[in-house]
Parts: sequence; C-alpha cells; structure tokens
Amino acid sequence: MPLGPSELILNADGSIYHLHLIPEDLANTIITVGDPNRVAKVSSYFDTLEIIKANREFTTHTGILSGNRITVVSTGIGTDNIDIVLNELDALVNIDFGSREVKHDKKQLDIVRIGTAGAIQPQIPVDSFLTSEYALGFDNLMHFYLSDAIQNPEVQEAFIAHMQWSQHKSTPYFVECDRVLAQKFKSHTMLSGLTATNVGFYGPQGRTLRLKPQDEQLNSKLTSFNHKGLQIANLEMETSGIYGLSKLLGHRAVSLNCILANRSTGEFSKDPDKAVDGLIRYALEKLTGV
Ligand code: R1P
Repeated sequence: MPLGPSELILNADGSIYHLHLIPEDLANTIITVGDPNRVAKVSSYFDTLEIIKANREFTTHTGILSGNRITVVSTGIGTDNIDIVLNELDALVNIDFGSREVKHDKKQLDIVRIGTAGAIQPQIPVDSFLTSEYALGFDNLMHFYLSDAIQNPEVQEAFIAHMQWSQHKSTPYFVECDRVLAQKFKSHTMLSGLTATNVGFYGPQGRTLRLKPQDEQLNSKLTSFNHKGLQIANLEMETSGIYGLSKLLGHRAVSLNCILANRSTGEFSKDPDKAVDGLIRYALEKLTGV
C-alpha cells in the first residue's frame, strides 16, 4: 500500500518534508548534533564536502573523511525533534519515494549523537566525555509507539518508586545503546553510564529561576537512585528518543556526551567550545580510525 500524501510528505523537489533531503544526500553513517552551528564544526574536519542543505533547525552536511562518507545533521533540542529526524532519516533509506512503498530490503544506519550534557553525579568532571550506555526517557515519545519490547519495566518501576514520581508525569522508559557501535568509542578516558533524557532544560532538570518546582528534591533523588548498581550519570534532552526509535527502526545508535555542567557541584565548563571540539575530534577519530 503506497503511503498517502499526508503520511509521507515530500516537497516539490522530491525531498523529505522537514530535513529537505533526497535519499542520495545521506551517508550510512550519521552524526547528530543539537546545535545547527555545530554541523559546520564537525564538517570542517572533512576532506571534502558534498552536500550542504538546511531547513528550520535541521542543517545537513555530507562529506568524506579519510574515505568514509559521513552525514552530519542538526536535530535542534528535544525528543519531539528527534521523532522528526529519526523517522525522516529512516524514510530516506527505507521508503521508495517513487512508489511511496516501504522497501523490502532494509538499510541499517549508524547514528552517533555528539551532544552536550550535565552530570548529576558529583565525581563526574566537567569537560569529560561520557557514552550513554542506557537512557531513561522522561519524555513521552516512546509511549506513542508499540515499544514495550524494547523497554525495561524492572528499572522503570524501581525508578518510579525511588523518585515518588508524580502520576501526572509520563512513565519513564529505559532503553539501550547499540553495544557494537558503542564499542568503537571506548577508551580509558571515555566514561559510560545511564543518561536521563529530560523534557526541558529548567524545571525538568531541577533549575529554579523564578518558578517553583513540583519536586524540590528532584536532582538529589536523581543522584541517589541506585538500582542494583545502576545510577544516573547525566542529564540531556535527546538520547532516549534516539535509542528508542533506532531500536524500533533497526538502526544502530550511540550517544556521546560532552559534560559541560555538573548539577551536583554547580560547576560549568570554563571553555565549552574547546570541550565540544575535543569530543568532535575524538568521535571522528574513533569513527574513521585515523
Ligand atoms: C540544551 O542546552 C541542549 O544541549 C544538550 C541537550 O540535550 C539539549 O539539546 O545537547 P546539545 O548540545 O547536543 O543540543
């Protein structure tokens, strides 16, 4: 059954609705970044640049680095954007835009997030790098898909009980990275852990400017959560959606975090641009082996 015009939305030039890309624009290895300005910072290390496209918060560069074709795409902030980016990336490789049918032979993408984050454990230093081995999504995204099979009710229930999680908040969902892809980024300097994905930057991450939080103890309870040795390492806003959708769609994903803040000690990086550049160079080196 061909997908209808309001289901698979294509622009007049044949590109996908939000990303404004055609299938040929995309490499099999995708780097996602939150900030559109970070795309050029990544592609500045490429040997050649083939594609530069942009629409809304979604800027895309595709190029070659040491013989490896890589696409860098910005997602903007949050798992609502991740829903758009992951579905459209998948459509670009696994749906035939001519017949509007899902292809029989599916392609698997490698998706690497290079993002920033705040640590919640006091011993995690600012400017360190951390691979999200797992993610706990406080966003609602995965509950809109048939996704029970990729969640982990035991951890979720332990977390809800520990936090005395308000019933007005959605059920947190626990998802995993792709272990084979994550292996590429391991080293003695790379930390790893459980990442909590929040639905906002202020209240949802325990920041109080003028508004009172629903739970004054949110961050201290996040720090003290410990389920069979599993503790939350850091907070950010995309990883759970990337892991959940990648698993459901059959892609491999890993999220790499540059720790810019420590929410327990109150520290913030003295040179965030340098720290993020360090993670970009680290990720490209591990991806291409040079
Ligand atoms: C918040 O400032 C943003 O920074 C983090 C969060 O996940 C959120 O998107 O990641 P990026 O720097 O990759 O955007």
